[in-house]
Amino acid sequence: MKFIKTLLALSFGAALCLSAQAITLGQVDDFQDGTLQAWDGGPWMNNIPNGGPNGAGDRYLEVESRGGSGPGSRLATYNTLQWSGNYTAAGVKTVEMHLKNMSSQPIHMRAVIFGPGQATQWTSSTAVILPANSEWTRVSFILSASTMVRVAGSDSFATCMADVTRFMIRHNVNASSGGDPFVGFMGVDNVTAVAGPTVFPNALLMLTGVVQSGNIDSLRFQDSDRLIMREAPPVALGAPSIDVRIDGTSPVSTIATMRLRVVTSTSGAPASAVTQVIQMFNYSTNVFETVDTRQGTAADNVIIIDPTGDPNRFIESGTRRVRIRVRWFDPGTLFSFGWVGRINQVNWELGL
Ligand SMILES: [Ca+2]
Ligand SMILES: [Ca+2]
Repeated sequence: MKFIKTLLALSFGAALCLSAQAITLGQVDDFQDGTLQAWDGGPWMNNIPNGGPNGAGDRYLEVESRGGSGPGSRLATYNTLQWSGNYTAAGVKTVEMHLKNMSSQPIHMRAVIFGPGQATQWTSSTAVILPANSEWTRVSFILSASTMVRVAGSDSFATCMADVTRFMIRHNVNASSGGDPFVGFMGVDNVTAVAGPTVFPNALLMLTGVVQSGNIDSLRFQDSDRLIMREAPPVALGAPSIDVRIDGTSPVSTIATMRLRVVTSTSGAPASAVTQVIQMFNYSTNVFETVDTRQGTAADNVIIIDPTGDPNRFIESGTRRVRIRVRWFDPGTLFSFGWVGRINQVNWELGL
């Protein structure tokens, strides 16, 4: 009996160990532990202590390649530990990360998944191109049969996704099984396993009110950079004093889920007297749907909206545009002129 218990404990321990190493939805490699976090790909890989997307103290993975042939000739990095496993069971359909090109030539980055026995490779049909000496850029690699192409072996996409033995990103101008020799550097950080790509805002229009500071780029991340909009007289009784329309473009036309994230605040005093309304444009009915109504807050308020029903109504067919409106209403008695509404972040997290 004791023997059986020991065996059970051993096999349970082994299972725990395996699960700790396999792919998990939401996992993030941020390199803050000072290691390479089991990423490999040649002799010139380093954990750099400063200069990640968040600047000083933000560590990142630096990958260098020197051209020619053999290890380190291609600009690529791969992981066979926590980025291996059953992506289908884990619900991982996209890998997002920050990339920075520190080379004098553009880089064409593709994701690669290796299937059972590393015999088959599927790679991104379309490369993410980063210009020479780029800034840090948040990129999404969608893992699907329609966005990837098989470049080695014979296993199906589904077979590979259920048994990924190696996850790789590499510079590859035309989709191939080997990548291209390249002389240069890239930075990698915040590698994240998600259910679908994140859409960032790419256009905004003031319907009422005036931009005081910030711009569309202020909306990408929750940080100290905000779009700040000054109130204006409402166009009619009961109309908003600040009304801003924000658009993004989905990389896919069909989704399973959409989560809208908006981070707002206001200088109206008291903030709680300001009514804030968030609307999403429904392209089936061609009207804005109100999805959130609440009191304003003086400090950043993170608002997560998971709309019920079919989220595809929020994506315009053809253009794949997504559109929201954020509106602040003045009750009419409490405020001096010149109060502002602020938006720190807007994004749409899609699930495929
Ligand atoms: Ca980092
Ligand atoms: Ca921001």
